[in-house]
Parts: sequence; C-alpha cells; structure tokens
Amino acid sequence: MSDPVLLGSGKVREIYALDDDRLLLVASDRISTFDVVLPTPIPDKGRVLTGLSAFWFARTREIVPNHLLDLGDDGRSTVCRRLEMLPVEMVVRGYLSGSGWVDYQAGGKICGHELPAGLRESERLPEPIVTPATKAAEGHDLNIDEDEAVRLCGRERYAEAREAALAVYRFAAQHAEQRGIILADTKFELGVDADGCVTLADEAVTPDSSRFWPADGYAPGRPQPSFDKQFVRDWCLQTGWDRTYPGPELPDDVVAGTRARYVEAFERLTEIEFDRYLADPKVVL
Ligand code: Q0Z
Repeated sequence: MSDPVLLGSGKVREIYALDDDRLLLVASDRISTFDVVLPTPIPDKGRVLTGLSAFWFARTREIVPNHLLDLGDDGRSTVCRRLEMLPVEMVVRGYLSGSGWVDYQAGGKICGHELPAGLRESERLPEPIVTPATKAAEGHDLNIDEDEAVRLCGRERYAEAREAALAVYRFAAQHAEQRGIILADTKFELGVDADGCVTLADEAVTPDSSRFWPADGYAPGRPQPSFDKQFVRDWCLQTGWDRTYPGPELPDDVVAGTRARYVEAFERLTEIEFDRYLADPKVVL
C-alpha cells in the first residue's frame, strides 16, 4: 500500500487519495472568519468537526446513503468512498440569513423561490428551501436557480439530491432544536456512487458548513450571533482589523473561549462527552 496522495486543499482541510476507490479527508484546527484564515489555530476544532460530521452520517444513513467508511484514531480524519461529485452544492435554508437575506431584500426571491412579503432578517421560513450554488474557482459560491441546477446535474439527479438534502436538514434541524441550537442553514455536497446512487459526501452539518445559532436569545429582525465563531469575530473586529489578509493573532483567552464553544456544540448535539470522542472517535458511529 502506497502513501496517500494529496488531491486538494481547502482553507481548513486537506483531501488525499488512498486508492482508486477511497479518499481521506483531514480536518485541521485552522479557523477562518470573514473568509480569512487566521494565523492562530483552535485546538481540537478539526476533531469537533470530524466527529460531528461522522455523527450525522451515522444517524442519517437510513435516510440517505453517505460516503463515510471509517474514522481515523486521530479523530480528525475520515476515510470515505470516492464518488463522482455533482457540480452544484445544495444549500438548505430554514431561516432568512446571509446571501438569502441579501437576495430576498433585493427582489423578494432566493434562487427563484418566491417568499412571502414582509419577512425579517433571521426569520424562520414557512418551510425549508433548497438554494443550489456552483463552486466558484476561488472562494465565493454563486447562487443559481433550480432550473440551472437541473441543467447542470440532470433532472432526475437533481431531484434526488434535493430530496436527500431536505431530508437530512429536517432530521438535523429538529435534533438540534431539541438541544437548544437552531440550524439556520447548511450546505451539502453530494455525489454519485459506482451504482449510480446519489450519496451524501464531504462534511455534514458542521459549524463550518452551517449556521448554528443559540436558540436562547433568538430574535428575528437582526443578525443572530454565531454559536461557534461570534467570540472570534467580535474580538477580531474590536482590534480595528479591516477584514483583509492577514488576520490578527488570537490571544489565549479568545482561543480557549472559542474552543469551548466548539466543544459545547459537539456535546450538546451528540450527547457524547468530547473526551470520550478523543479517547475513541468511533463512539460517534
Ligand atoms: C470533496 C474538499 C477537502 C478540499 C472532492 N467522497 C468524495 N468523492 C469525491 N470527491 C470528494 C468526496 Cl468528499 C470531494 N471535496 C471537497 C474537501 C479539501 C476540498 F477536505 N472535493
């Protein structure tokens, strides 16, 4: 068996080929805010995200097949089935935020979905919507309407991916709400396996792919604080940072406070002590 071959790097993780059929995803402790990776890592952030993702894959595998094959003993690596990825990301939105709020304010629609008039920022939508996006080469995703997504994926493929994304969002949002966390929106990547089966891939319902809001204090009409990153964002901005590269180095108390928020999200959602995960990552499966 040969060494893993690096296939690609994201802002905060790497992807390797193990062989023709399997990949290794490795989540680092790097953190990005306002699209800039900060020079200071958050200890265990990659383990929290890997463990959470594996938790959701394990609990939704009967609803939607997924790529997960195994978890590494380091807690930050996932062995997964190599798929033919769909050329669109599936964002499911249950609340009005981010680019959805921007697009709604500009014309009452998000990716072609007509929404009721008079909705406020961060308001819960009448029902969750799927807003596909294409992966722009560098950085930002481009929202597209569902007709365009059908052209890119094929009608049947898109319909299957859409239903899969909605089903996993509904499961995770209900689970999270029962534990005091609002899953405002989340981005899924799906692929097709060797048998033509639409399969959930990449990471699932992590703080990096989603907006997690504390249910406590939720109030529409303004942006909501991020469950995981608000500490970091507030501290960075109060230094006078202009949101361009490079970001500021974080002091120890901001690192510790941010780590505690990630661990709290993990423990609330999984009901598993994070130290148990560190001792044996497979406890989430
Ligand atoms: C995921 C990405 C990362 C950079 C490719 N199961 C799969 N089969 C085929 N391709 C992928 C997957 Cl997950 C795949 N990405 C996103 C992940 C670093 C980019 F860790 N790219």
